[in-house]
Parts: sequence; C-alpha cells; structure tokens
Amino acid sequence: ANAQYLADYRPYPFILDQTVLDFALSPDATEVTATLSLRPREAVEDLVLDGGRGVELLSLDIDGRAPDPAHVRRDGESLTIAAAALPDAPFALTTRVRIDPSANTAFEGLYISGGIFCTQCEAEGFRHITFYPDRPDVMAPFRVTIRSDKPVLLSNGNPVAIRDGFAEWNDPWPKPAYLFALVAGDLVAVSDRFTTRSGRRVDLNVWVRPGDQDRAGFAMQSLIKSMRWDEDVYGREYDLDVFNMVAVDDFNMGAMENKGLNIFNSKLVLASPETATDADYERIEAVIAHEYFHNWTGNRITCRDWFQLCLKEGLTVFRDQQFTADMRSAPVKRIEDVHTLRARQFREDQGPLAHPVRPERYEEINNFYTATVYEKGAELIGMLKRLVGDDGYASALDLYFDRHDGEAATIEDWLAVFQDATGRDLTQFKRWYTDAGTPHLTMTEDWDAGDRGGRLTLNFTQHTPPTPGQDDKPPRVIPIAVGLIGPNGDEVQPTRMLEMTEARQSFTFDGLGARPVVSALRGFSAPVILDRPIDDRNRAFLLAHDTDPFARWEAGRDLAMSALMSLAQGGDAGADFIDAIGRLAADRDADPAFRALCLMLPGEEEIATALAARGATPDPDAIHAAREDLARRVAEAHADLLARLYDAMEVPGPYSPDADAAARRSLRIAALGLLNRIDRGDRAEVLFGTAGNMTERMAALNCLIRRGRGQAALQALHDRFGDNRLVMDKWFSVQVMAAPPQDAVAVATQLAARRDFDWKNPNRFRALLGGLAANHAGFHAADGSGYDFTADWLMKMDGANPQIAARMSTAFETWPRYDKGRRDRALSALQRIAAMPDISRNLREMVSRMIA
Ligand code: HT7
Ligand code: ZN
Repeated sequence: ANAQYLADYRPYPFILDQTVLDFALSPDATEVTATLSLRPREAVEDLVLDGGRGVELLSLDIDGRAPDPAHVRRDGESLTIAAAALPDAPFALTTRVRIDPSANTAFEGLYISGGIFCTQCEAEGFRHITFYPDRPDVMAPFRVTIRSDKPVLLSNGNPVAIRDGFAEWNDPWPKPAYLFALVAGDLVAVSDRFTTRSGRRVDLNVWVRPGDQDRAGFAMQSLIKSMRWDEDVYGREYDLDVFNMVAVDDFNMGAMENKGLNIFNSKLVLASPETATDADYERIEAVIAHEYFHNWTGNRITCRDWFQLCLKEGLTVFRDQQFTADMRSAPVKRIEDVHTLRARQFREDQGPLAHPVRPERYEEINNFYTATVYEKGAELIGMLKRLVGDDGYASALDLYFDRHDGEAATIEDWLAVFQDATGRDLTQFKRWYTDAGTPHLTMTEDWDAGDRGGRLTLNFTQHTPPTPGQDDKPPRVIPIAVGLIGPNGDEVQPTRMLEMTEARQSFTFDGLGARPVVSALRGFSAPVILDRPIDDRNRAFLLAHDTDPFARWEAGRDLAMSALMSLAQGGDAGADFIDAIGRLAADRDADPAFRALCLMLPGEEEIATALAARGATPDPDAIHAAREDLARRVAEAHADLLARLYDAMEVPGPYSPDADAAARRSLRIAALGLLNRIDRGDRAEVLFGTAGNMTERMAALNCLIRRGRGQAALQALHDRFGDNRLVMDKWFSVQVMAAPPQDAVAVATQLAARRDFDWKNPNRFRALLGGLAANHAGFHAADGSGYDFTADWLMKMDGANPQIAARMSTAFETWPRYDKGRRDRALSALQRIAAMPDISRNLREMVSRMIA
C-alpha cells in the first residue's frame, strides 16, 4: 500500500512565489492555464507536481519554451520535470490542461452541482484541477481569471475586474492549494456589510440559487456574529474587502473554509421555520462560525502537512464550541459536546479505526477527518486551557498568532508557544497527541473521620487499553476537576483541579467534618472514562445537589445506565432514577434545555459503547427492549407531570430559533417522546397537524412512526415539501431511523428503490444509509441483513464517490464488539467489499483497517 509517514516529511525543494490561474469554463472541457513562479530552495532537483488521471496535459513550457519531452515524465499521480530541464534561478512554469467537470461524481476538484461550477480542494482536490505542488506547506498568493457565460463568477480574495463573461480575482494572502476555490453559476446574493474594529469595510454575501434568498438571512446573521466574536474574544480581524459564502446541494462534507470564499453544503446555510429544525439552526450558526474562524486558525496559519490536521481542526472546533457556548447556554453546550464526543469518538477509539489525534501514517488523508482529529483534538485544547489557566491560554494564543502568521505550522510549534508563554513543560501532555485510545480512570475513596478533622483521600489509577499498533501507553497528565458536596447538599469544596501525572496517585482533602459526596471530573475536565464505586442513592444526591451542571447531568446519566443494566438483566427499573428524573423535570428553576437533556435516555448505541467499555458484549435487541421498557416506566410514573410540561412548554407567537425558545421546545419534545409510549401517539398526531415549525413537525412525525401511525403524516409532508431537497432528506432518514428494528432494512430497501432516491447526492445517500446505521438494533439485525444492505450500497457508491463510501463504511467500525453470529456476518460483508475489483484507495484503507 502507498502509505505516507509523518517521519518522512521533507520541505518542498522549490519556493512558489506566485500562482496565476486562468479558467475557460465548459461543463465537459474546461481549460486551465496555470503559471507558477518557482525558484529552487537549494540545489536544483527534479520538479514533481501532483496531478492525476482526468487531467489532460495540453502544453507545458518553462520561461516560454517547451522542454525536451525526454525530461518530462508522467505517472498516474504526478508529473516530473527533470532537474536538467530547469534553470538554477527563478523561472515560470506554465501548463495548459483540460478537465471534465461534468464527469466528476466524486465532488473533489472542479465539479458541477445543480448547474453551478464549484470546487472542493481540501485535502488533495487541487491536483484534479491542474498540475501543482498540492501540499499545505507550499503557499503562494493567487491571481485567478475566469471566463464563462455564468452570471456570477467567484474566486478567493478581492475582485479586480468583473464584467460580462469574465472575472479577475486577486488573493494577496499566501495560501496552499487546498484553500483555492472557484464558483460560477446562476446565483443571487443576500448581502450585508461589516466594519472591522480597525475600520475596514467588508462586503458580505451569501450566494444561493434564485428563490432561496428568503432562507439565507439566518446564515448572514450568523456570519456577522462570528466576525464580531472573533474580534472580541481572540482579537482576530478579517483581512479582505469581501467575504463570500456559497450554498451548493452536492457536497461531501459540511462546509469548506476556502480563503474569502467559504462553500457550504446547502443544508448548512438554508433555513426557514417551515423547513429547518432548532438543531439545524444551531448547527448552521456553529458551522458558519467554524468556517469563518478558520480564516485565522487554518488559513493565516495553516498545517505543515496533513498529519498536523488537528492543529487547525481541533483548535477551530474548540473555538466554535466557545462561540456557541457564548451565544447560547454554556452548560448545555458542554453537555451536548461531551455527548457527541462519547457517541462518535469514544466509539471510534474502542474499535479497529482508533488512531492518535495526530496520526503518524495514512494511505488516504480523507479517511482522517475523524471525530478523533476534530472532537478529541478540541478536547485537548480545552485541557491545555485548564492546565495553564485562562490568562496563560490567552497569552499562548497571542504568541501563536504573532509567531506563526503566514506559516504552515506543526503540533510541536503549537506546544512550544504554550511552553514559551507560560513556562510550563508540556512533554508529558504531548502524549495526548501521539497516543491513541481513551484512558480509563478509576477512583476510590478513603474516609478517616478522626484524622485532621475529617480527611478524604481520593485514589486514582489510569490505564489506556491497547489500540492498533500501540500496545503500551505510558501515563498521561490528566486534569481532574473535583468538588465536594456536604451531607446537607451544600458544596464544601469548590472545584479544585487535581493534576494526575502518574499511573496511580492519591489526593487528600482535610478538615471536612462529615463525609462529603465527591463530584468528580466536573465539566468533563478530561476525555476519559471514569469508573468509581458509587450507589444510586449518591448518584441521585448529586443529580439533586451538584453545582456543576455537567456533573449533575452525568449523575442522571449514570443513574439511567444503572437502571438500564438492571432491566437488561431482568431486574428492577431503579426507583432512584425514576424519582430523581421526576424531581428534576419538575424543577422550574432549572433551564428547560438542561431538563430536556436529563429526560432523554441514553441512546442504544451509547449503551452499547458503555457496555463494551466494561468488557461486556452488547446485545442490540436486549438494549432496545430495555430502553423502551425504561422509557415507558418513566412515562407511566410521571404521566401527569409530563403532560403538564408538554402543555406549559408550548412557545406562543411566531417561531424564533433563539436559544430560549429552542430550549422550551426541546423540553416539550422530550416530554412528548415519553408520553408517546403511553398515549398511542395521540398527542403527536395533533401536534403534526398544528405545528407551525419543522422542529415540532419532525418530532411529531418521529413519534407517529414509532407508534406505527406515520403513513398519513409522511404523505402530508411529501405533498407539501416534495420539491424541497433538504426536507425530503429528513423524510428519508426519519423513516429508517424510527422504524421498528425488525423492519428497518425492509423500509430502507423500499426507499432505496424510489426514483427520488438520488443516491449520488451525498445528503440523500447519508439520509438513508446513515438513518439505517443510526437504528442500532436495525443495522445490527442478527440475520446480517443490515450489514449486507449497507455493503451493497457502499460498493455501488465507491464507483462514483469514494470519499462518501469510505466515510459511511464507519457504520461497521464497532463490529468486533458484538456476538459471534453478528461478527461473522459483518466480517463477511466487509470481506465482500475488500474483494471488490477496482476498489478505491479510500474504501480499501478503511476496510482493511477494520478487518486487520
Ligand atoms: N476543512 C474542511 C474539511 C474537509 C472538507 C470539506 C468539504 C468537503 C470535503 C472536505 N474534506 C475535508 C471542513 C472543515 O473542517 O471546516
Ligand atoms: Zn474545520
């Protein structure tokens, strides 16, 4: 296999001073002329440019003259010009190539989405546009001309000349090729203006298809808030005269931070109360912020190589999480982020795809845009901030921007600014970047009433299980935030940050009088799995009294898990959980969004991951049954309270996506979800008919499908929104996700046969296949039908879009944790994929890691 290794890094032997590009756009024969001003870094070497199949070389010259053809070599992936053909001085290399955007179904490079020409170059898409040193440490200013009959022609930087059929753009900020973008289409803009704090006026545009303007206003407001926030909190100003955002329907991921021209999956731009849910609005705001924040963390300072991906992604996720916490509720955001981390990253860490936040080897870099690089990468920054304090963090970041602006940096550079700014040695901390796996932390307590007025000793051990290629892991530094709650419910020890650096370590608290209850890992101070002997009574006590919202929620989560375990083993539902959850739901002083989070039982996947972390073999059917059982018991025990909450949380007046209104709706929907278990779906039916927004409409539809009463509502939604792709994606996914597990594959099969299952569209494919993967017991059907259905579609998708096939193959990443019957069936589905002739590098790497 063609693996890349971090240890093999070598600077590019040429310096690129300027890139000039000319595009003559045509759907099936676009011509690209590229002029690169190059000079040898030291002695002249062979010049290797990336560029592969699909890029037809029409001409090549050096300083205006064609080299001897014997000096030019092509293989499938690159073009090499022998050193003998190159001057030992600055020179201009000009290539003219032809490409076919209409044939590009992989949506990497230049392609067409709904008649709009657009590009996606991260990570290595630029090489599908022209021959180029397509690596992030080769940075240059770009000047771009576009010839096309499309009315709107966009590229990075500032406009130089725009007229009919022609546009010229200049981006003065040196950038790597992965940040290049071009868009040409019949588009309209929602426009506004922003004045930076130093007085620079910036024109802002959100470009959408004609007719979609009325759904682009929220995106614009999100952008403006992001620009202001980055100035206020990080002191970062925008640096061009224009900022353009474009929405396209065919897009492999969420969005892309191209310099001055961010491109978005339309689902992350377009929103109206009629078509988008509260969760959609929150995500749109967060992703727009994320892409905008990349302007400094990613663009002005980029990555030296793709092994350093977490340098920009971990930091930018951390920044977007801070932003959302400031815009909405910080405690709720923290709980949501931990929830996502556990659902996606802990799951990844537990299986064959586990890898370090900074990997050291890859075959296909697109396979490393993972929860580990992004979400765990963000957790590492949160830990660093906890360890050096807020002031230390602020001075380290200032130093980072000062020292590395305009550079392509590494994790070593990143840690060095923290060391230099704060004086703290981060040698041990670096293990968080290099070592894969989730540490298991155990905590036991010793209480000595007679010693020093009541002494509590907390004893910790840490251990990280082996992950592929890494058997032994030395201890890491782990910040453990601890508080103590006295027997009367008052906090007797506010949060204290314990720093664990050894495999075993103890910490003492003196003068406590009476024995307190320990609130541990407050705020989820480190991404670890904490094991502690604690009974349900003390968990309920923490749920009632803890001052730390995360720890409070966690106590409720632990209680729910303990009730589920007991039910799964034929035991009782755990009266402590049912009582405690009722008290919390009724607590009018608590934020409705927090109460909603507490009312939502752990998901089936989450339960399976928790069981596997304890060494048990999860049984998907038993998990499903236990969860349904517990939900029904909660509903029965609190029927009146839930019904009152459902009515009381109705939000009067016109829909607004603001955090307070969304919080009330989330509590209302959580109550509805439970009541749906005992009211036959009657409330959901009324709500579906009366809801004036998509949040409640989708919640009601979900409930109706779960009660086997979804048909009329599904038809109604289709009648009303059949021509809205984003709503129809929801229509596809909810049917598979909410189907009874035994029907899920049949439902998916029937939906996949529809004419409007436009499988080449990544959103539609994800809606269906992702919907099935999210139906835990359905995907893991004991007869292997979920595995076979998914494998068939991955094989089909691989021929069109390898990135999507490889990403969606992660549905299988947990297969080794199940019983032998399921394991055998999953393995044979994976082996069938692996044996496919012409399998892409993307999918091959994923499957071979999974079956290794
Ligand atoms: N930096 C981007 C990551 C990305 C991507 C986006 C769209 C399509 C393909 C892509 N490959 C990699 C998105 C981000 O993290 O902001
Ligand atoms: Zn990003």
